[in-house]
Amino acid sequence: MKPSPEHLSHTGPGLPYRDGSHRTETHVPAHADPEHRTDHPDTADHGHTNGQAPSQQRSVDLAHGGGSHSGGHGGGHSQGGGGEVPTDPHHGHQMASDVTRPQLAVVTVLTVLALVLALALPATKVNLGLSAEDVGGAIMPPGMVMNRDTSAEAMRDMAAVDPDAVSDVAPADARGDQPLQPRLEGNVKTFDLTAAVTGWNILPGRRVDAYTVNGQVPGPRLRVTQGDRVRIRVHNRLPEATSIHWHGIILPNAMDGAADVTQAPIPPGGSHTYDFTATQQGSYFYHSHAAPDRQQALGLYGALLVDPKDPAADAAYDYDHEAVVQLQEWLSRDGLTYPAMLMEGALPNYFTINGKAYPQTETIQMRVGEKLRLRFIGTHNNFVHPMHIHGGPFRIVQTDGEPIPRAAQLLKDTVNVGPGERYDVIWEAKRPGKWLLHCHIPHHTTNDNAEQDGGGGLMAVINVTDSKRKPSQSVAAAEVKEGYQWMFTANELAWDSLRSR
Ligand SMILES: [Cu+2]
Repeated sequence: MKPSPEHLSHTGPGLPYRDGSHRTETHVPAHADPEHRTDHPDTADHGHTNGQAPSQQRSVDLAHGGGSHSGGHGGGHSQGGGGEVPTDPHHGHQMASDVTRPQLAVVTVLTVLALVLALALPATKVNLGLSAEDVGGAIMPPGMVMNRDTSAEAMRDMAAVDPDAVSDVAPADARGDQPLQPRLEGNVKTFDLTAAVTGWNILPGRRVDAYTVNGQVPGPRLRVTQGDRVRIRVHNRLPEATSIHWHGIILPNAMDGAADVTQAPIPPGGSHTYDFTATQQGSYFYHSHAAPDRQQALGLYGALLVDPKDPAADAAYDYDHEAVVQLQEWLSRDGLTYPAMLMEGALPNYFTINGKAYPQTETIQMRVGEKLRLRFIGTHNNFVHPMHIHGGPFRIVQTDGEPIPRAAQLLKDTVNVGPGERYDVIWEAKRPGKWLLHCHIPHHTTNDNAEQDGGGGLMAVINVTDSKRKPSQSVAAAEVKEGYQWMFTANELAWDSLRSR
């Protein structure tokens, strides 16, 4: 038998009865414990004959808090003592008389105070106005600062991608930035883009839950020619509304893709068509403009390249190879992917060029004497990445899609690529070997702070072999050309220093 509530509520430890005596009797009203009903034929000896006397004894001790009285624990409390158990619950000891009014007042005040504090103290640290419906299922970045000002919208914005939202998993060796061929609708170059959540490997052992366009990070490379009419149908298979902005492009305002400003966001399952004429030439890109701090940071972007109407314009740069470099920062922990942000707890721990971290970045193959046009695109969200190339300087020929007059082109070996910026540079392979292209913030060339094969993250190899450019060209001619170039540079520098006086 277990103690009935009445056993435990009898009196506080050591508290005497009002008449000053300590009593060992445990009063059990007849209706409270069926085992002690007086009409039960075994009542008289029940507690002592069924072998449960010790537990009964404990319950009495509890009730009296090991009371200061001695003796009397024997047969005195045998509530089974036949006729001692009253049938009238009010017979014998009066419960109401056990506690004094001051005691009751103190307990009441303390209880109310504890309840008030239990509500008030958490309210100073967290937002008690949030319901599970507001933030249901959201998993926040470890270390993110959250206080009573943190809104449900902020939490949804920064929460991990729900792994259940992943609709497809790309092969581990899949590459992003794949050229997408347009189809012609009349004379309009038409592309179909679908945004969805895709499992994407930035390294063989590191898969992120990415917001992809056509299953890739970066999204497919769109390439048109200056003067083309372009139509892009965007289909939203994300768990949230989205929109696509055409970064740097001159177009009708309604086509600009700024969610809640120039258009209603595309709801999940919805589609939207963008239509414009590409009047400029150069390196541009597209990216989400609905919660871009979340969606672009999770991979929703891609290159938009516009070739000049006059092919001679690009040919003047005299390059043999072309590579697009799209940067991104990631936060991946414990198998969950969070949108990396430049704030507490959300800082990135992985970095990618074209959706892959070194050593999975693509190696650029060149020969001595060849020239490479690199299009740096600031598709990332947070840092200014000082992109550096080993083995000699490069010439900056375009910024943000705008050609730079020859006399104004800078020779540099490091260029700061900020979010949104583009730099087109020409780099010449002067010596054979493995020349690194990398960010010069060393943390950005690690993978979760670890280095592998000499680096990580924002790093790629330009592998230059010894054979000379264009078989018809003699070694001497190449050397002369190189010498001429350096003379030209020296002239420019001298001119610059004259002008700055
Ligand atoms: Cu960097």
